[in-house]
Amino acid sequence: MASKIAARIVEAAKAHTRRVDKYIGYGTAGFRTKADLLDHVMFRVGVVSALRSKMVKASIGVMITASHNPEEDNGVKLVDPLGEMLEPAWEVLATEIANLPDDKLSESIVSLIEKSNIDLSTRSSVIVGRDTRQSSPALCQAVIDGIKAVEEDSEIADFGIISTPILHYLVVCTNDGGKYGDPTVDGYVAKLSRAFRTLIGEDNKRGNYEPTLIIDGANGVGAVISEKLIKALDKTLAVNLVNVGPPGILNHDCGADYVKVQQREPLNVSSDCGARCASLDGDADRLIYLYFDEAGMFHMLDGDKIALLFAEHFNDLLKKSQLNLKLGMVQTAYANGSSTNYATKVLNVPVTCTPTGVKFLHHAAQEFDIGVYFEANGHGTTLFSENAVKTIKDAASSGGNAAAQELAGFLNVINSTVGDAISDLLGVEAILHSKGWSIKEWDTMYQDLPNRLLKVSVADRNLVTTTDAERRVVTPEGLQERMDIIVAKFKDGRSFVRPSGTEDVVRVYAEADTQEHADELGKEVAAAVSELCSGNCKL
Ligand code: NG1
Ligand code: ZN
Repeated sequence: MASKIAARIVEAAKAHTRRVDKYIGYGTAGFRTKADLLDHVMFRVGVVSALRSKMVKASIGVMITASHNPEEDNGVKLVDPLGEMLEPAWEVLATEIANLPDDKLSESIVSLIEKSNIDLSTRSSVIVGRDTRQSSPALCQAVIDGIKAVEEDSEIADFGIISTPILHYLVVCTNDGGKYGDPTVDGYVAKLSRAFRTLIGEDNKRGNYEPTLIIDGANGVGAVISEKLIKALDKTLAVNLVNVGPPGILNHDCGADYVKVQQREPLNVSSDCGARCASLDGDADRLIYLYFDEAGMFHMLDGDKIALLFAEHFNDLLKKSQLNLKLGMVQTAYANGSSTNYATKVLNVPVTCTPTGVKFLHHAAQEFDIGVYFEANGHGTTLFSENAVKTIKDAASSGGNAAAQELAGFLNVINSTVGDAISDLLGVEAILHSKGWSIKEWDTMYQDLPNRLLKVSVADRNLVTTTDAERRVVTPEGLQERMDIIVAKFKDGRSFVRPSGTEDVVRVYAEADTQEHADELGKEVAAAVSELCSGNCKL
């Protein structure tokens, strides 16, 4: 049976031959590179997804996107049945299969089926989604060809253009029989908007909170979903949606990554607008807020500020509701030092630091009853343990506990399956409303330490290896010692380097007391990386 399926796959693979021998790895966010190198990878990912579905006897998700990368890139990642990222052992298998020469495909598939004890009689079930890139429909077809090569009669739910978090949501709802929500895009929009409207109640204006918001859709799928959401919110929140797609170019001079990295406003958001703006990234799983103050100064509120807003509010609600639940936060080394200080010293909330990549953060957040995790780039969510959900719901339903009722409202606004810009945005708005805060009041919770993120192109980025949640370098030898000497020269100095999982570069992070010092520190560390890895620095 295994060899029969392998033969079918080899036959179908003739329409998706491997025309490039560039090695493509399964990085922080799946396979990601130039779109024209990906046809054979997509076909093979389709094959892997169908086999994984048979093995786990549940629906698997496949998302075609390159998130915040430029339009000419694309990528693909697999989502496991509970909505989590693909199991690491299968990342290795997927990478092996994606990179095999065509003539080695058959034996590798047979060996995978036999070694993993895959029950071939189980029907494959795969949920597929894609972002708005021009290359996505053809690459999606390649995935579907791969799924059908395993089993012509596979159950394929092709949802077309959806955000990455909606794909995760659909996988969860499909596998739990609709308990988490209705497994449709409309079901997702209805669940979130209903919960938001319940939280806001009758009066959408409170204190210094104004129910008006600009959303920067990054010219991607976030704009498509925002339009649906705006309708469903029915003026509870008045949204001015900009960067809605062609002729605007995906992620070009707009979107969450642009705002975070360039530390400036996106296209079509003017510097004198004085309003709150929420920037989404190309697949709507990252969120960054920004505004201009009275003096016309730009201010950015990144994933750390969002995390702290959630943590502070939930901490507050837990105290008021007198529920005994353990709240914690998870960050990566990219988190601004001030945010970690605020969490641990002011809020008394414990913070775990993990390596980059949401799978690590998500996993660590499961250790708490309420686990708030965010990457500084705006990707994150809040997880509630089973115990937390039950405790909150029980307290809310017994009546008289307003704080517990508010917490119960957040259970439905938050998409706990994965970081979700749209759901996080509604969460932020609901908290600001609850506190009666302007964005400026939120911004002044704590002051970010000036920082700089740089990239260094090197011959082989994997020369750099790290330890201690990426905060210290192991190789190349001598680099950490050099960095220690450089960092010691700067007040409040902190710097670390790591190989990117999505780009062919080594990333350098630097933080210090002034912007000038952070820039200087970053440059000196980048020069040291470049020298010890024989590369060239670039911003
Ligand atoms: P890499 O390229 O591994 O740094 C980037 C982000 C990650 C994560 C992934 C997936 C930074 C510094 N890194 O990974 O946090 O979001 O992309 O999109 O923001
Ligand atoms: Zn993204």
